Amino acid sequence: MICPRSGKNCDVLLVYPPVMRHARPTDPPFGLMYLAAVLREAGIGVRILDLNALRWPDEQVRDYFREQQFPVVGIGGMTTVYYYVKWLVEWIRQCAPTTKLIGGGSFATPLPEIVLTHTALDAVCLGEGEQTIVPLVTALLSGRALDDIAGIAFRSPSGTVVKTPSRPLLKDLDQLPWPAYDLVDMRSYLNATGKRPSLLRMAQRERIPPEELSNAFIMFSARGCPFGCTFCYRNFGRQVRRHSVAYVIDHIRFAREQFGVNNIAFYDETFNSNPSWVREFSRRAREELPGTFFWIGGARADLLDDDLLCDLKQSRFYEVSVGVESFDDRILAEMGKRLDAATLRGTLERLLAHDLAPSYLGMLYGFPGDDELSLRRSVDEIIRLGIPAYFQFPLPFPGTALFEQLRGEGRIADVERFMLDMADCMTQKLFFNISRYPDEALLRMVREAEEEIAAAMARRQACASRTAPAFPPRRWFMLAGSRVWARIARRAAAIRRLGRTA
Ligand code: B12
Ligand code: SF4
Repeated sequence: MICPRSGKNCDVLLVYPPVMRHARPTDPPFGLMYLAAVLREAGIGVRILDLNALRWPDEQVRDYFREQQFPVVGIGGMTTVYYYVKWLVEWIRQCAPTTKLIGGGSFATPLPEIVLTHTALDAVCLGEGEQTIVPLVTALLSGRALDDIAGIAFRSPSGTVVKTPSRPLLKDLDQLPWPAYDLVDMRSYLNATGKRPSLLRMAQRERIPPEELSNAFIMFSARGCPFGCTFCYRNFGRQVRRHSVAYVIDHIRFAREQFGVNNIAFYDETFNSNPSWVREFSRRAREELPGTFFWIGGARADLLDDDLLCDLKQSRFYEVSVGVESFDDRILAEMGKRLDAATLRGTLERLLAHDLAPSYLGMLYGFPGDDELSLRRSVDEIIRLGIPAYFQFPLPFPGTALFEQLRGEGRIADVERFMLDMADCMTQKLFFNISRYPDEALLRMVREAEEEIAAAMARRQACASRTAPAFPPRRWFMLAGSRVWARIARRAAAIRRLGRTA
């Protein structure tokens, strides 16, 4: 297959399935973009078919693979796209029986036996893919056996699933090339990410017109998380590996020049696992990246003291999201969060004081230990802090401790069915009740909690708009009519619908 752009042979097609088909695509397929960059460095021709950005109807996808054939097709994604991967690889197998089909990402890594038994995939990569993809593709292209390739599982000629020894994680993340931005439609992603109210507030204070702010450009500074929350799947394990500060600064410089962006969103699992790294980054960003704004998508609450927040603020960080989940100590312990409610409360108060607080809090309700009291504690604290919040139900994703527990108890008997049922689901839609309450009661409790919070926020907002001067506007005034409110309303409606059908 010749690539129309480069005119070179295209040995590998990497496919990203559509995610959240009901919404606009906002997140580029970074996993595949890193893999493509590594393959290119090794001289292997590669393209990305980003069906998430393209949103082709199924018939168009079928036609594409009927007309074009590739020696190797690799597909990646979350468990929520497993249904799509299964459909697609069956179709490709029919159209192109000799194409080698490989998978990777969080749909494939936790349960390779299930995936290889129930789909037409030839092999899957387990975990981090950059060191595995080149030897794997090279072996497939030359027809060599896969036994000596570490970090994969494959179906042997006799049909059994073979798992090879695991591959050590990449030691030095700075060896990674920039993701292959040129192989996806970055403009469409950038048009979709938007600007958070917290950024607009900061810009207003600094008298920067909103049109001078770019939408958020997503980036990673580290891989791995040392903590072990039972509901969370750590696709890069528990050992944290960080890029050097210099690498991240260079990467941002590149993004600024290439895409004209000045608003960086860090999507790391825990951006602040090493506070001295954060300090160093913050200092250098202040000096070397003037006019750039930063948002931290995931931070640990126990590693954010006042000094650090002052530092971040000075370097134009405009929002720090922390994982909250619950304000009940018993439930925080049950989910393995290794944080208590007082720490969370204290950090959120500090974040509010520095105007760095998250636009909304993500809460989980419905663990076996959850009861009326734990919900009341969470609702009261959310209202007291005055930060909007939404609730999700804990969902046992494959690879999590919660999944293993429920599987062990026999509550997830047909694992493949369970994965198929996750089709394109947000956790609100796939409602897997592990709580002590019947479905209807649990749904009602969460609906009422969200309504109570929304009513309290609306009262606050009305009060703020009566008293707020035109400039600078108060927090709730800024949030009025914002995307955050629209999102909360949509979530509440989804839960109400669930309540009616449960
Ligand atoms: C951005 C993101 C999203 C984006 C979508 C991502 C996208 N590109 O479209 C949004 C915000 C929409 C999202 C939504 C959800 N997400 Co999300 N998300 C992430 C996040 C933060 C980053 C993903 C990423 O780009 N990682 C960086 C790249 C480099 O890593 P990677 O994708 O894993 O790729 C590497 C390997 O896996 C492997 N690999 C990947 N693909 C392939 C393919 C081949 C062929 C090979 C060989 C190797 C390979 O090599 C890559 C390089 O090392 C991760 C957490 C994280 N830090 O990774 C969670 C994560 C992927 N999300 C998760 C979850 C649970 C969800 C939701 C269900 C949450 C919810 N609230 O409902 C929804 C699902 C919505 C839906 N209907 O599908 C889980 C996945 C669990 C699972 N078992 O699938 C994760 C791991 C978070 C967590 N810790 O629990 N998410
Ligand atoms: S929820 Fe956050 S802190 Fe907990 S294991 Fe996942 S990434 Fe780490």
